Amino acid sequence: MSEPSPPSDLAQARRLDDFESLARARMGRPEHDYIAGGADDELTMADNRAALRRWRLRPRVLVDVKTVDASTSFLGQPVSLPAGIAPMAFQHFADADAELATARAAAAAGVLFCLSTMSSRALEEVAEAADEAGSAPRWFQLYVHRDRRRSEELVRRAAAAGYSAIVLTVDFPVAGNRERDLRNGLPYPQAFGNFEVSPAEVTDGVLAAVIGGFTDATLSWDDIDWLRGLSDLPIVIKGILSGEDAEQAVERGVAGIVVSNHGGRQLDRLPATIDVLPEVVQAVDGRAEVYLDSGISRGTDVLVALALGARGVFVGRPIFFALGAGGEQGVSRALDLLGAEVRRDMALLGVTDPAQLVREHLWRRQGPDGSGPG
Ligand code: FNR
Ligand code: LAC
Repeated sequence: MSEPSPPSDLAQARRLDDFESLARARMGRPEHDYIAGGADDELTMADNRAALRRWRLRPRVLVDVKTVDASTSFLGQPVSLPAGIAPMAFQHFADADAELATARAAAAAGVLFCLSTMSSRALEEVAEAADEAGSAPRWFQLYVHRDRRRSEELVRRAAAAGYSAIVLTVDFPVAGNRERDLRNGLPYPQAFGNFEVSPAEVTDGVLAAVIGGFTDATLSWDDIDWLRGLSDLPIVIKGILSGEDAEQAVERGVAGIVVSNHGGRQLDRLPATIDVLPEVVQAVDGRAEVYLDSGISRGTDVLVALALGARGVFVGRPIFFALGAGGEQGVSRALDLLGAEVRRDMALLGVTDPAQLVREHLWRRQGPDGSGPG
């Protein structure tokens, strides 16, 4: 690769979607494509955004919106925005400080940060960096290793380092088919921050195959009890897409559910998450907190998800690209932009607190061709 280019002019970024081109200029194609891409024909990836954008809002006027406060709580812990940072692997692809930079920006902004099992930096180091920068809750995302002892150790370390929930990702029993990575021959990185001995059992495949090569495909509902026994931390299950699975999760005592299709990176042709959210919210019926990710890039996306019953959302790729565009400052800029959008949109919609968002704030949904109620 050529010399790293100087930090992009972050002031050019006016919305979350502006960071990708800024990051692209500072990143190789294989790394960019790993972040940007999805599985197979990337149908689900496109649907996530398209479905969110079909919703229209129904404002109430003459409400005093002089003071709008977008803060809320995730599993009882205060956060400044109803939007957190999704767990994403290998952030050294975007910036040398990797997760240290992202976690610092999140903590300084009071935004929840979720660290991936496959982080480039060790979970303890990330915790320390975050604590120096500010205060916000952090969660640890778990991929269960075939050698369970390795996962048990990770959970204990996460609890000791102040992570306040374990996010069990359940949509990665095997790797999705990422054809961009295959085409680019994206090699597996040697940067497993959380493991002294590489967790990878396959070391000559492309990246997703390497990860799929160590996750435990036997993982099943009964293992939730195993996980619960490892620490006192609440469990959040990420990757639920049906009312039936949401019901199972609640029966197993989970505290939260993330309605997610992994940003369209695992099984293609899964439905858009916003289309599944109502079914999950109905099944959960207030017994756990429901979150959503996949396709969020606008303040209005956040409001639509909350009006449909989500406690909050998580943002993935736009944050990775903001990190690529300008490291910690890039992520801070992205969080500022998103926060400003959420607050402005709340005021324009006539709400002053995220808890006020209800189904009546949504106008009928447009059909895929732009016509008719959905
Ligand atoms: C991810 N995602 C992910 N999820 C997870 O549970 N553990 C992980 O290590 C990763 N790694 C990862 C890397 C990259 C580059 C991306 C883009 C995504 C999925 C992530 O948490 C989230 O579900 C999606 O990114 C949400 O979709 P958007 O916001 O990217 O559209
Ligand atoms: C990915 C994995 C690491 O989506 O979750 O690339």
